[in-house]
Amino acid sequence: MTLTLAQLNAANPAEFVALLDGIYEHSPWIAERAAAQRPFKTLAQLKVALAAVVRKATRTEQLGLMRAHPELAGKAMVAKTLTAESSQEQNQAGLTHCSPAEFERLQSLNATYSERFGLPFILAVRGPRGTGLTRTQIIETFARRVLGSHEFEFAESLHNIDRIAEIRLNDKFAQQPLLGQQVWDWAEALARHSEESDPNRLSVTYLSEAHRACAADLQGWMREAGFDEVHQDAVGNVVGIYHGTDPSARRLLTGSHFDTVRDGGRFDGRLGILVPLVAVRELHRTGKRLPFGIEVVGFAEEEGLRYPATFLASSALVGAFEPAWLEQLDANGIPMRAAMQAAGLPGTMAAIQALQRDAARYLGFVEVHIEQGPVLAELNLPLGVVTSINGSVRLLGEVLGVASHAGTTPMNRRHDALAAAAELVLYVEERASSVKSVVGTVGMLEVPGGSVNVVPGCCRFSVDIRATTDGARNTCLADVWRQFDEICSDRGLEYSLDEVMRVPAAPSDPDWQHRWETAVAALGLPVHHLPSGAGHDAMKLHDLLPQAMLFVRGENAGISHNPLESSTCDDIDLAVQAFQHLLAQLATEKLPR
Ligand code: HGY
Ligand code: MN
Ligand code: MN
Repeated sequence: MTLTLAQLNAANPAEFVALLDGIYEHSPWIAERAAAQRPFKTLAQLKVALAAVVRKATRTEQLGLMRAHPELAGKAMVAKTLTAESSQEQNQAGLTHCSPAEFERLQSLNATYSERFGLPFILAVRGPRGTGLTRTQIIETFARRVLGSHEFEFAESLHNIDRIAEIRLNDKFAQQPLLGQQVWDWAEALARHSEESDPNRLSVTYLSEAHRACAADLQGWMREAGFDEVHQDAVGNVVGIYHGTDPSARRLLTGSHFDTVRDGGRFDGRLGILVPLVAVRELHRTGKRLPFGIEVVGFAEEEGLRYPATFLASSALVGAFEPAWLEQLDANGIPMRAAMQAAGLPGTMAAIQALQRDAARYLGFVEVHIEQGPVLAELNLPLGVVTSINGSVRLLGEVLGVASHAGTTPMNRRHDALAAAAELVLYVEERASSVKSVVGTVGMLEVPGGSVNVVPGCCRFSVDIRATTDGARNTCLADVWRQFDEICSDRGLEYSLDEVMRVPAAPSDPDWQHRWETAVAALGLPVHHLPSGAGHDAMKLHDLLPQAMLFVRGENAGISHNPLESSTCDDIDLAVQAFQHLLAQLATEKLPR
């Protein structure tokens, strides 16, 4: 019998608890405490309320909840004393059909985990897609998490308990996050294209073969979804246009990037293309046209991996593409112009300048993204509304010392380029840590042609400084410059430090931020506001159009720029629903012609 919110809201407290029996293992107290928060207007609201009860519980209650969970392929499974739900889940995950080696591995992991944490290892074996992890994925996750910190494991166990409850609730309500699963499957398909030989590593840099394959996939899916116009533009952006009732009506601009960092995640950027894509598909499938057009852009380059110029793709749309960028060389000495022409793009400023958008043709720019770190995971919230995107500045530096024999050069006679850079690395960390709203990173550090037995004569590095305000960013930058000058003069070393990118902080447009707030609230979710520590194409579009962003919770404590980056189909589905709500709400407004 399919459960409904009406039933839950109308039930008396005892019936309410009974209707939710089995959602949490042997722990009716959670439903008992959530009952008082009725009525629930959405399933998402009920899930968040139940998770909040768990977080507000005492540590003893939380530990009791964890201990109520069975081990994976453990004694309870062997003795067939699992709850019906756990038995079905472990069965579906194939844990009842382990090979002897797998079974052995799981017993040893269970023993190690129990010894380290005094708890059973808890994992939602139905996984982020909701349809089941493989035994290999389960064992890999187990082997990774058994090494984690106690603090991380405590939070991760509670998060997995929430996820198990979420999936069980979906089953009771016969509700599956189908649009979220479609986005998930598209992201999986895109992740097949990578420049790495290892199939588990995802690297897609500007105009590489993998990049071009992604562009082809995105164009194909846009055509299948019913976009009226689909093309790739002169910098490689994939552009899909779904007209409004009047094709000349202004458009909502949206999208994000499909290039990645090296060994990156499969949702960074891509989520912001695929969420609007599936929303347009739903409009087309139901034969709906809105009083405005929707233009979805897959930006071809945002991370700045192959060439120093970052945001080059969204820069083209706002008329900020710099001619000098065409001469930039990649690590193989290939100029950007040549890379463009090899990919069949014109590689001319005339063609690129023609991409500049006319603000009068658009209503604004919105972007959905996953890169928000651990905030939403810690708050147990699926979505967050962005208030501002941090401003950032990037530098590439080089220290020149004297390469000399590691054995014969006395310590007080060295000109060690790497030691100087190392001092700077620690200074950047210390200075950025001293101001809450500032972050500083040296992400690249290399001794070109270095050897074990040679004092480094040259060291190259990068510096990335960000802050919620340009003022805080600039004072940190000035301090880093000053300190670096002091380090190098004390050591008698030459240096160069070139700024390669500077993007101002981009506060969200109040009206568009409010549209996201209204959309999130309509889903029955608390509206949490947060700044973006990561940079996004929205900060370039900010120069042309009013913009605001929506963040989606990430799995694995919200990690990004890492293959562990992930999200659940339920959270992605909520992002699609929020986007659809924003469209529907915009359609009711009196829009400029
Ligand atoms: O670095 C950033 O913030 C983004 O991922 N490009
Ligand atoms: Mn990124
Ligand atoms: Mn990104």
